[in-house]
Amino acid sequence: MRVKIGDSLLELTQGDITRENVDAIVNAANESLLGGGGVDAAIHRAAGPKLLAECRGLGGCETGAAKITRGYRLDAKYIIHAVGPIYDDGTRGEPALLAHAYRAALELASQNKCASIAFPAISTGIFGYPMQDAARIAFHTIVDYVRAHSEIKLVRYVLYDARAFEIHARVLAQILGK
Ligand code: AR6
Repeated sequence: MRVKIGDSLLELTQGDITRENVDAIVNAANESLLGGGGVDAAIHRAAGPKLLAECRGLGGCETGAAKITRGYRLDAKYIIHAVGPIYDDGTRGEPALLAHAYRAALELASQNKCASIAFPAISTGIFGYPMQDAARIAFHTIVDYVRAHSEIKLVRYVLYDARAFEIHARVLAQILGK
């Protein structure tokens, strides 16, 4: 699925984000920035051990924020490590923290002259965020940002499995009124 947002493109795709050939891929990290499971483990595995060495020097990252490293063995030049919230019941500030994590990642992309960026569905795995709610927040934040920042030419949103892809495609169509 591919939609135009101003002069930019937002593409939904199914696959493994570590294989994306974009300027920056986003990692769904935790506050330690020292690795974990899910997409974080896949990215560390694919990028190689120099990534962990660089992460050790970053001093962690607060929930709702993001930090950038090199991409090492990945095709992507950079990895933007964004920390989404652990979902509790949705009344603990989770929506704002999730939106902040996406926005912080996009701001780092702009600051580092990344015209293309790929996101995973932050917080929807181990952190337990209900996928449909998380998708709404993710797409609203991305669409608002890209409309105001035409330097981001391509956002690829990479879903790991068919179910996740279908949920996200439905939510994006609703948001865009299609
Ligand atoms: N490519 C794209 N998406 C993926 C991949 C992949 N290779 N692998 C998993 N996903 P998660 P979180 C999807 O759990 O919920 C880690 O331990 C997955 O299906 O990776 O933000 C960190 O260190 C799900 O939809 O991240 C943190 O401690 C989405 O990516 C914690 O998990 C996010 O799932 C972060 O939890």
